[in-house]
Amino acid sequence: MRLIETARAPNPRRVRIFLAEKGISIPTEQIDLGALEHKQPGFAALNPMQRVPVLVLDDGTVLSESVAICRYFEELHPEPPLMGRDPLDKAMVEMWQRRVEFNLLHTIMHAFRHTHPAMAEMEMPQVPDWGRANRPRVIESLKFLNGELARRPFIAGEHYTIADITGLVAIDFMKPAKIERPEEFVHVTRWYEDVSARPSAKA
Ligand SMILES: N[C@@H](CCC(=O)N[C@@H](CS)C(=O)NCC(=O)O)C(=O)O
Repeated sequence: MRLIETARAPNPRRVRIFLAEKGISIPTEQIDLGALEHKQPGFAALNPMQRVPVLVLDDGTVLSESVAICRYFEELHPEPPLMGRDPLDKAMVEMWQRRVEFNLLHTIMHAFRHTHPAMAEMEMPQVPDWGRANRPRVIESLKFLNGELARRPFIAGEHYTIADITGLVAIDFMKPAKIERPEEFVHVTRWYEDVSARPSAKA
């Protein structure tokens, strides 16, 4: 098995943190998105979506989409559970993971991808107005999250889960996207400091 990824890209980092939390180590292979290696025929044949991360199993099966890769490892290595502990908790984790992915990570990514000159070849058409339109949406998402985190330690409840991983990766990606995290969101700050202090955050 091998994980094809890119060290500085946010989605592969979600998988790396997930694996670190599980204590799983697998061989990795880097590809250079800046050099558009993911558009080359060899990689595009592996993943027609032309995105990282990609997990290649020993029998040649290819799995992409960060959450699907995490799901595979969750089923193989259930401890510690990162995608819920019982039917309701699993649904809660999925709800929060999707909310954080769509409303926070994606808005930050749109802000970055549609304005940064280095993304012009990857994000076609690049629409700077759409990038700028997403900046206030990021702040709205953080405001919402702040209200939720006032009531519980982690995004989906009492335990650290994949929703926290997506949230952490999203907030760290605000730096390259050049979006300031407002200081008034004290519950987000408390949670962010907690999840950033976990050894897995270095992954
Ligand atoms: N939905 C995919 C998104 C993967 C994705 O967008 N990966 C980025 C790196 S973070 C990528 O490969 N970008 C290349 C491109 O946009 O051409 C997932 O969750 O894995």
